[in-house]
Amino acid sequence: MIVVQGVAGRKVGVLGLGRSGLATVAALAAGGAEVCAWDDSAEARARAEAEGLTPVDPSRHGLLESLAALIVSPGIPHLYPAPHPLIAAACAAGVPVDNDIGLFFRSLGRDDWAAMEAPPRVVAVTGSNGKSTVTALIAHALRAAGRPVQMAGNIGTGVLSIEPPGEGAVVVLELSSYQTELARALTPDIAIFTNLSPDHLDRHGGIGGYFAAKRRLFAEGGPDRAVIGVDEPEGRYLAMQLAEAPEDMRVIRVSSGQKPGGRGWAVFARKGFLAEWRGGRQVAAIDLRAMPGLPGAHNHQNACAAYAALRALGLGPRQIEPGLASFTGLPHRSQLVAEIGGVRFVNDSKATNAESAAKALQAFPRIRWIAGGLGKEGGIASLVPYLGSVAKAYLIGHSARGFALQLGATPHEICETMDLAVARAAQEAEAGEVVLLAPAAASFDQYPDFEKRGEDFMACVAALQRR
Ligand code: UMA
Repeated sequence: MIVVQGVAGRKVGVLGLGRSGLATVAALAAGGAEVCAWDDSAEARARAEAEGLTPVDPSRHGLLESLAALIVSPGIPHLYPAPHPLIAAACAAGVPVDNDIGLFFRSLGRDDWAAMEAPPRVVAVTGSNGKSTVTALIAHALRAAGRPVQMAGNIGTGVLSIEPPGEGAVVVLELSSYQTELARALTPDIAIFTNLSPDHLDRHGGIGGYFAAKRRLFAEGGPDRAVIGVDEPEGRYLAMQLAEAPEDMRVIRVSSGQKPGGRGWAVFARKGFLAEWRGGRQVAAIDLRAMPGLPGAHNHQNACAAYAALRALGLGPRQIEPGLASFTGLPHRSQLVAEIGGVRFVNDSKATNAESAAKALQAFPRIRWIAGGLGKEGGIASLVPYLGSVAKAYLIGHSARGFALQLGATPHEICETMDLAVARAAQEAEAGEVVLLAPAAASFDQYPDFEKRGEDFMACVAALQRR
């Protein structure tokens, strides 16, 4: 655990007792704080009580005014669409509001780091798509190269629950826009911006607020090295703003499909090859085409971002390559589940919006596409240019009929449920084709989350294998 510094003897409120909240309470208590922890859900409070906590509502008995700070969980709105009443009251009372990420960056460094030859370093990854894969890939490649590494943040582990890192260790954090928008300290050594596409717009008052939330990771602390995906205007703008000159090596530009312009440091993927350029000449290349955990152009972009961060950490190209090659991917993200009679079954349940589904549709030449769920604004209209690879779509969930109307001449069938969709796709698929779950929709109409939806897909495929 990272013990929170500077809170001994002070009263600190914690709102939200999920994964990040519970880790925060423990780390604050270890730092000597008097913690007032609360959750609006009775179920969550009961879980906290089972762990020995006594929830106290900071909005009662005039407690709020006595707080040194209020620490809130990322899932709780702090500004848009409307601030949680307790956060609004804290703002009105002048009580600083922070989150576990802010506490982490303020508490990580220790006196003994000064005596270390290689003090710990923090890599923070943000962006709309690919950040979990980039985070996991960096951690995997470091482990493969024999470096001590821990991974935390949006990827699933509260940042304050990691062990204090030692000599030569690297901490890789996945940070969401919810987390970067609120954190009062953001000082990674290396920061990565993967890409930008609209998401969580209600929480940020639109795309400008969403980009601004992510931009804080680069603007607040000023990382030593910034790895920036420049395939969208926002990335190009951010890279331009951070670099002092065209040859400023503190910025590494990453692209998929083309070589970024300029004389700086660039890593890009083209036709399945990763290339690194510095000062106008190529310094390394890696063949990504046969790497099983990194199929498709979007994963090649992820590989470039991870490679750039690993280079910034001092690893050589030949040290990085085996780590990329042995990466098996993350569950529910381009996950190869099985191959039955020459048909591959791929679980990309994490493709909860049209942008990420577009990337999955471009990763394979001939697809039996399982899609649908709780559709997002615009449905799958933006996917029309990518339907050439789709032999047939098998539609499930709430959006099935709406998606069918947007598919035009692409063959499709309304299946409603996952088991039927998998059975029909498997029945009709020919050797060499891929049965791909890439829903382009949220899961909440039929499942508690995208993980459960992916698990259901895998269970249906496993049932086919048993036949
Ligand atoms: N709560 C309230 N009042 C409210 C709303 C929520 O009390 O008005 C309580 C809930 O009852 C619940 C707690 O807050 O007990 C939940 O907090 P949370 O939603 O922030 O969830 P955590 O379990 O703390 O998980 C968070 C991240 N969740 C979100 O950002 C929504 C996890 O990211 C992260 O892995 C975890 O911290 C550890 O760092 C998940 C996520 O969905 C994967 N992220 C979003 C995404 O990837 O799109 C951003």
